[in-house]
Amino acid sequence: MKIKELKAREVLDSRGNPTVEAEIELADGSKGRGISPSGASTGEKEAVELRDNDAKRYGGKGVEKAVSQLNNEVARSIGNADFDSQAAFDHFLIDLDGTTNKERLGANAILAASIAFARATADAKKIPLYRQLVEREQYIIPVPCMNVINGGRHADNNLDFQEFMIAPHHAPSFKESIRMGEEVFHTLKNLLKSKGYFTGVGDEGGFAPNLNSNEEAIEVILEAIHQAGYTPGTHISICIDPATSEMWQNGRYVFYKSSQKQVSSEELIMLWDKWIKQYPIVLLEDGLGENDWHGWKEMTIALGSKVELVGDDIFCTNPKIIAEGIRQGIGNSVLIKLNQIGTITETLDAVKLAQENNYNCFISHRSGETEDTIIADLVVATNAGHIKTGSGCRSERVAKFNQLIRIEEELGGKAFFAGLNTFKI
Ligand code: 2PG
Ligand code: MG
Repeated sequence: MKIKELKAREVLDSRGNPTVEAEIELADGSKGRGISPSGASTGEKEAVELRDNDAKRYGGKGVEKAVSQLNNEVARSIGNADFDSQAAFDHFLIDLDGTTNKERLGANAILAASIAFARATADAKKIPLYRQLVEREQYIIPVPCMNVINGGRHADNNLDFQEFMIAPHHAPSFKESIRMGEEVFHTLKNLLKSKGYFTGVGDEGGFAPNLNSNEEAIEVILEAIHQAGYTPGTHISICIDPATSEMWQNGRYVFYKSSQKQVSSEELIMLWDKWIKQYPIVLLEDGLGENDWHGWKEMTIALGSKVELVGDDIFCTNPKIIAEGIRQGIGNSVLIKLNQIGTITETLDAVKLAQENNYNCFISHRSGETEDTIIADLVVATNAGHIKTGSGCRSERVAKFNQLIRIEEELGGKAFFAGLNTFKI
């Protein structure tokens, strides 16, 4: 895979903030493009997103430095080099950067190039991206976990918890599962309206009403599932990401948007235990914060056999941290976000490590997304079985669903829909 040209530019993400787009052309004329997403509730150990910090442009959020790293130093160093694999290309970038957290070239620059290379290679071989990522006989099409109510750092409402998702798992196919999810989404809108609530949406396209409690978010979703003609738990279950690292202050969890109440790790674990008994919850992501390893151990002992416990901020898609988490018995599932680690190769390493140790992988978008649909191909390539990529609206979210509809159609009998069994319950 001889590279002819690498080119980058500053484009926009779904929040209207600048991000990096890279394009690669190979010597045979094949082309690929990649765009980096961007998080709001980020983990402390994520690879570094390089921003200009020039207050005169985009409030300091410009990415001209990262773009220039690709257009100058990286393009020069690559020259017309020949890379025989994705790993060779990614490790070239990792070594050129030379830091442990990609702070010199910027993980946003490196990831955009990594994705562009994968697409250019797939184009050269005339195969779909998921096959370029991982070639296998049988693929699994994921259950979409649709974030229908937004709170936390993703919405200016009074919900402390960030994501309330529906997982339409009792379906014959992905296409039907999306239909069920959309029916609930539209029913939920009418229901919220009838209760006098606001139906504007948050960063991930879920509704962002002010409710009387965090519990009410789940209750109104369950009501919408019923009204849409489905049975909660049987057809559609609930997944939540309270993103509790954002609540962590001096060793306690603060309900920072509603009551200002403070609770301990034990009390939060008790709350989750109660919710799991009361509601059809199959997945709990970041039930405790990234610096609360002791609490996470306790939570895994208490809840690990009842619900999928996904580590997002605590693992940051970083194979070294995941290995330590596995050693200590933290959670039973890993959230996978490409830009937390910064290359496709390291992301696939993280997935492999997790799956080999009987952990699930939950493939994820960021709250700041773009039209880039690589995570749809990634979830199929890894047979991870479930994906979160927002609610049932906004093109940067549904673009991934649309790509999965296409992949499902293309694979036909070579793939099956994951269903409820995909969750660690
Ligand atoms: C999360 C993500 C994605 P952000 O916490 O899981 O939903 O949010 O991209 O803001 O980190
Ligand atoms: Mg999260």
